[in-house]
Amino acid sequence: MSSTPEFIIVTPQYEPHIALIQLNRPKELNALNLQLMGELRDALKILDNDDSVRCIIITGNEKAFAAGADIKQMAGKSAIDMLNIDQFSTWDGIKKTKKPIIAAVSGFALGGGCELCMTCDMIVASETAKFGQPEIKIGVMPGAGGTQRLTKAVGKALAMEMVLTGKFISADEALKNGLINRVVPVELYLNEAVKLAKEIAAQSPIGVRLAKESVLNAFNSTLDEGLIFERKNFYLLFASDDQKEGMNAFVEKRKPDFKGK
Ligand code: DAK
Repeated sequence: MSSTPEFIIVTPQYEPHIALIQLNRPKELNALNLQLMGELRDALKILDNDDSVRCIIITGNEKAFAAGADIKQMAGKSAIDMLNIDQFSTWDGIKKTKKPIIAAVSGFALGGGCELCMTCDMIVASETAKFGQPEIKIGVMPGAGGTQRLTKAVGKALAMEMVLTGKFISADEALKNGLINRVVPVELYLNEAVKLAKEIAAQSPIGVRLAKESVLNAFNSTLDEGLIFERKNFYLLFASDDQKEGMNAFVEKRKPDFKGK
C-alpha cells in the first residue's frame, strides 16, 4: 500500500491466503465517505494482484458493517457535483475485483452499505445484522446497484417493499429470501466468514477466478450466451497446471496442491 489508509484496516494475510479489510469509521457507523471508498478500491486492487491472496473478506464491526454513504458529505451536493465526483468509477473498480470477496456483516448494512455487501460475492451475517435500502427516507433512492442486485437476489415483491418504504430486514429474513449465505451468532460471524474463505482458498485459484466470472456473467446474459461463456472458461481451465494437478490428485487418491498456474 503506498500510504497507510485512514478509514480501513488491511491485513493481507489474516490467515494464510486470506486477506481481511475492516471498514473503520466506527463513530459514524462506517458511513462510506469518498476517502474510505477510494481506500477500499485501492486496497482491493493491490490484494487482487497479490498471488499470495486467494480470498478477501470485508467486514465492519459488531454494530455496523456500514450505515450507508456519508449523508453529511452528500447533503449539499448538486447533480453536477455528483456527476463530477464520479463515484461510479470507484464502485466499478471494486466490482472488477477478480478474487472472491466475502462480506462478514454484523449490525447495520444500509444503503450503500447494503449495496457494498451485495457487490461482494457472498455474505455471512451475524444474527444482529440488519439489511436495508432506506434512501427513500432521505429523499433519494439507491444509486449503487440497490434496485438491481437486491431485486435479483430477493425478487420483486420484497425488493419493491424495501426500496419504497426503506424498511430493514433481519438476518433471518435475508437468509430466507436468498440475500445472504449464512447466519451465525454475533461472536462467530467473522470466524464463519474465515471458514468459508478457507474452503475457497483450498481450491484452484484460477478455477475460482473463472468460476466467479461465469456466475457473475449469469446476471448479464441470456441462458444460451451464459452457457457459451461458461463453456469457454471450462475449456480454458484445461490449459492450467491446476487442472492436471486436481485430476491427477483425484486419481492418485491424494489432496491436490494448487498453485494458480
Ligand atoms: N452518513 C453519515 N453519518 C452517519 C450515517 C450515514 N449514512 N449513519 C450514521 N451516521 C452517524 C450519525 O450521524 C451519528 O453521528 P453523530 O450524530 O454522533 O455525529 C453516528 O453515525 C451514530 O448514528 P446514530 O446516532 O444515528 O445511531 P443510531 O443507533 O441511533 O441509529 C441508524 C443507527 C443506522 C438507524 C441511523 O444512524 C441511520 O438511520 N443512519 C442513516 C442510514 C441511511 O439512511 N443510509 C443510507 C444513506 S444514502 C452512490 C453510491 C452509494 C450511494 C449513493 C450513490 N454512487 C456510486 C453515486 C449510497 C447512498 C446511501 O447510502
